[in-house]
Amino acid sequence: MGNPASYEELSANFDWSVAERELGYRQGGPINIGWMCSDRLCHLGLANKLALHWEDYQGNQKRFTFDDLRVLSNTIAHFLGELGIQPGERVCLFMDRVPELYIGFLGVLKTGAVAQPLFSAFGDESLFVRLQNANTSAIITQKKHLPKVRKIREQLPNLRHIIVVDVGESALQPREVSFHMDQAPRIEDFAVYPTTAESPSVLHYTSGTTGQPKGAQHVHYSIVAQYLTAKWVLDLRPDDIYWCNADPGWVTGTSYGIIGPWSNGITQVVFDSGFNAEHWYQFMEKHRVTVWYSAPTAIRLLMKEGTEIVQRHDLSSLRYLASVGEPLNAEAVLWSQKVFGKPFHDTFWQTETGCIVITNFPGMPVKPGSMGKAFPGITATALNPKTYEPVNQPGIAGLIALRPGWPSQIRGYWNNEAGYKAKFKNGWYLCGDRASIDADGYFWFMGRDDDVINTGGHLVGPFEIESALLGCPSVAESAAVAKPDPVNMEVVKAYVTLKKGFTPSDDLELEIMNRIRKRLSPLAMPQEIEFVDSLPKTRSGKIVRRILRCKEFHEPVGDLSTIMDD
Ligand code: 6R9
Repeated sequence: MGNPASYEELSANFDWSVAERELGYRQGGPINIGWMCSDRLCHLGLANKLALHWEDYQGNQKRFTFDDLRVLSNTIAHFLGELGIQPGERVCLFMDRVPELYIGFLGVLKTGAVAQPLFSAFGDESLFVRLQNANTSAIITQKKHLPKVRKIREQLPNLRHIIVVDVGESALQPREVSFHMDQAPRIEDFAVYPTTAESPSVLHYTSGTTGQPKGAQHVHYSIVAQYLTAKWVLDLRPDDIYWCNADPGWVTGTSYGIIGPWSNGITQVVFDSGFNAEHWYQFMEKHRVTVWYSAPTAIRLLMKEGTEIVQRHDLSSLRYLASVGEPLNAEAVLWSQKVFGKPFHDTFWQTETGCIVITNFPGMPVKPGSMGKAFPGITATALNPKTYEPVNQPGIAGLIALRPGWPSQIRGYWNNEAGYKAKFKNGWYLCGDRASIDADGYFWFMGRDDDVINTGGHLVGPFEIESALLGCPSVAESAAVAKPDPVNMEVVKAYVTLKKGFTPSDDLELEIMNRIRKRLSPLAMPQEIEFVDSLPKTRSGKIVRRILRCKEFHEPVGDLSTIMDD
């Protein structure tokens, strides 16, 4: 059974204890996400149910039952214990979407250590900044990513173990150790570390405007919200075949690509492959996917491929579609209604919220282009940016704000108390986005309230890109801003002034682009570099990205007096 009641009924009587009861959690007792997503389901009689059907781009497949999840996550947890990993230490997962990533995530949590997933396309600099900030003790990775780790490990003296899941010992260097999940002795019984509600669980790095990326610190109690939102918003039912195409390097891939479905005992399919419309449709047809959680950029890419390709596939199994990460434009909703016979349901949330907070709830009429309403138990509003009081007027834009205290709210940014405190004003948590609310209580996204660039649903911080640009021998000053893009919504554009002795050229542009791609990631790579003589600055010398952004979006710059007085 999915969600049995209407949005109104559920909102009226809502209490998070519904989820606590369903998960068998008693206040003050142990709660461990690794155990809840594997052992618990086996105790409920689902040991032999398929938990993960994995496939890669070459057509290789692997299948795991909930009992396999249980035993193999035990096996990884045991291995980490033997290496001396202690509860609370950070263990980074740096892999493509291979089974070891999903099961390793549960294994790390079972030891009481903190799982730190990082996107495997990150280059050495992006990786270094995050491992150094978290003072990470171990990293689990694949052979193909090992060169990036080797490049930085001398600067990371506390990174004691580099665990490689697909090579033999002979290929390894000091501090490196091989672990083959399929060959390691299976550990049937493992004493799961008795984490409690507030024990740290997952550390996800997310970008802000200032400074390097921040480590968003989640706790084990987050599962209460992830479980219930997955069940109610994604409308999960026991016989579903669920596909979340997000990578666990980002929060969608953990909250709803691991914890949400598995805590509900749902079978999920994973496709370790890049975007390709034909392959994606084939994959959904073959696996008879029923619930699909995707993102606007992917939908726009599919729209570009047309409807004829959809008709060549039997996608009649699809029952529920949802989307996250960027504004879901009305055309995409209408298109999906036309070609799949059902709309994509937009969901809004963040790394910091840990769970969906604003959504088109199943059964609620969808207003194409709107993000829907607050999830039951979440109090969301739009605040006047000067007074931080709710605007309380339909259609007037304000800052999206939430009343603190929902279960999966992060408990802080890693070693950055000031950064976390700055997210709260007047008793509200500020998301850093703007929206208006209509007379029916539906939220309409307007844009971000900072300089963070959202490219294809992935946030990249201007500071990180600018720091890397300044690392180029030719670059004197730089500003990274968003530039509109028909598919990715935004891409990175860099404005650069050059040091004396360097002259702008296409070759130099390419050289800088490549450097950023390799050191940070393909997402952070500027798609265009504009060489300029000077950058707009405040009187105190801060670069004003807003002026450049407005230029890219052909928007009026507005009042500059406050900026220039800064
Ligand atoms: C889950 C996730 C969060 C930021 C968020 C906002 C943007 C997310 C959205 C959306 C418009 C939606 N965002 N969902 N914008 N409509 N439905 O994406 O987490 O990587 O932390 O990004 O993404 O700007 O503040 P995260």
